[in-house]
Amino acid sequence: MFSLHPAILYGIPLLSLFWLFHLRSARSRRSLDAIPAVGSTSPILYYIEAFRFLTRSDSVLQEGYNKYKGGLFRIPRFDGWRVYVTTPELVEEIRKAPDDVLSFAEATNNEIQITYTLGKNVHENGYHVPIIRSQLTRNLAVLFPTIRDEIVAAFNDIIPKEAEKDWVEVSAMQSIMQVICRASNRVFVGLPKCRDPAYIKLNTSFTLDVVFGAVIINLFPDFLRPLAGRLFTNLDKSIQRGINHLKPIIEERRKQRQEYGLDYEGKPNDMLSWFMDEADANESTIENLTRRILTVNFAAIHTSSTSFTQALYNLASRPEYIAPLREEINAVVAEHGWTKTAMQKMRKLDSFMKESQRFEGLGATSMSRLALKDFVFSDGTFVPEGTILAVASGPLHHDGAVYPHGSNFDGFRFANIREEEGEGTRHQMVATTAVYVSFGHGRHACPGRFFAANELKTMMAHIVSSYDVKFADGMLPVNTYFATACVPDRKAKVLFRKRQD
Ligand code: HEM
Ligand SMILES: *[C@@H]1O[C@H](CO)[C@@H](O)[C@H](O)[C@H]1NC(C)=O
Ligand SMILES: *[C@@H]1O[C@H](CO)[C@@H](O)[C@H](O)[C@H]1NC(C)=O
Ligand SMILES: CC(=O)N[C@H]1CO[C@H](CO)[C@@H](O)[C@@H]1O
Repeated sequence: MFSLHPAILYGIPLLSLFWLFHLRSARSRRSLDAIPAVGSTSPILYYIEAFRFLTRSDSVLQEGYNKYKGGLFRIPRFDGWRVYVTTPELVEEIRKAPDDVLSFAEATNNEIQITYTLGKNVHENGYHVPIIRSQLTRNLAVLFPTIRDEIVAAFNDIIPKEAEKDWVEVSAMQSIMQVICRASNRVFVGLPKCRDPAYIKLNTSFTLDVVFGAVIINLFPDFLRPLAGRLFTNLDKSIQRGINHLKPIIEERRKQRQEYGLDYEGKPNDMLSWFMDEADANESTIENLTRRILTVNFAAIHTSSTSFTQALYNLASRPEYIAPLREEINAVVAEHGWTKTAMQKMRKLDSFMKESQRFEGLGATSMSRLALKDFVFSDGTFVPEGTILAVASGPLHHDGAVYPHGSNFDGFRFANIREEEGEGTRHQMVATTAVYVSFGHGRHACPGRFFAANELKTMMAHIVSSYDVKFADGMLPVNTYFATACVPDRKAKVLFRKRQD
């Protein structure tokens, strides 16, 4: 190890920030003239506004939405103007644009610097996406008992035994991340690795390494980024730790394949096996398989944990939902047992989870796309090549014209619609639309959402059928925003007690 003089440590990123900002914004400022800006377009105020967005993205977006509803608006970000759309029609136009015009992959790469964080191979080859979308989803019924087993075991380990008799405090966010990491990795890499505390720690911290690493790498001009990635982030170390965990497992499975053939008896039915089945020669190396497993964890753990924490906070601060949910869960389980089918029949539960995502969700925006070519919306709005566009999903999801009383939490909103309209699937949690973009919409809509919805509903059904939950003061904890990411209160404690009736 060596240490850098602080002047260099902070000086280089600051200088490059300045450099980057001037080039990028000078390039894009001219041609975005037709799109109205939130805040001032003068250079100094630009910075102030960009700073404000770091912690107040929800209100800045709401301000833009209120003023320019029906069209588009732009907001200063440190790396240039960002353009946001406000209507379902414009969302549809983003959805329909081909990948070589509005690119999901390049927007993501810009945001999290995939090449230097998750790995070059992950950016260039997305073979995990169809495996998640089809293989994982197809196997949900078969894997259901396994997933539920891990969920029940994890909650039993985390919620203290005293909860049998009395209310006990549980640190919600940390505990939930633990449960989700175990349940997801039961399906990604199997037992016993999914319960290894060091592996769990790696998976929960890896996401932060990527996110903070990307913020730092983003401060540098392109040619310094590989160096910045190595000097200023933990990523190399994290990948190496991942390799140490997975190498023996991969080697053992390779041996079985060589001796007994590709479909050897006892072959685990999990993500790692599917990856090993589908990977080409480059992707079959231990390092690249490890990067792929870490990538799936990156996509799955914090997203699901955020969503579930919000739902749990909503439940604990609104205890009137517990009885009707419990009634539905008991009735459905009595008929279908603990199965994937049962999870699909729990409409009130599905609605509650979906409403939580509508109301809060991962962030204030969704569906980021980088324009690889100039793009013209049907209303004539011109967006030049190089611009990043997104949906102002926070304000859209709260718009009273789209969702009646949109600023109120109504846990059974979607169940009631399904009851009235008498139709099955259009309003369920996993169904994306132009006004429900928590999982995105269209070609790149989250391929893991069927898995996620099943896992989160199974967790919530387990809690509701086994415990009473509440907050000591009855108050709903407050979300904070870091840029567009919505972060639930990480310190809030939920009280749990085994059901007494
Ligand atoms: C509640 C939990 C989750 C939420 C809210 C969520 C949300 C999202 C969103 C908003 C996108 C981008 C869609 C777009 O821009 O159009 C996305 C993409 C993605 N998600 Fe999820 N996600 C969740 C869980 C998961 C899980 C559990 C997995 C894996 C098992 C996963 C894997 C992915 C992948 C691989 C992509 C990229 C798709 C592509 O490259 O086309 N997600 N997710
Ligand atoms: C990983 O994959 C990339 C491209 O898919 C390949 O160039 C590289 O050699 C592989 N890396 C390792 C360490 O196996
Ligand atoms: C493996 O990676 C190398 C270097 O990145 C690339 O040239 C080659 O086409 C890749 N092979 C396959 C089968 O994708
Ligand atoms: C569940 C778990 O082990 N969480 C850990 C994940 O990693 C972060 C950061 O390293 C730790 O603070 C958590 O305790």
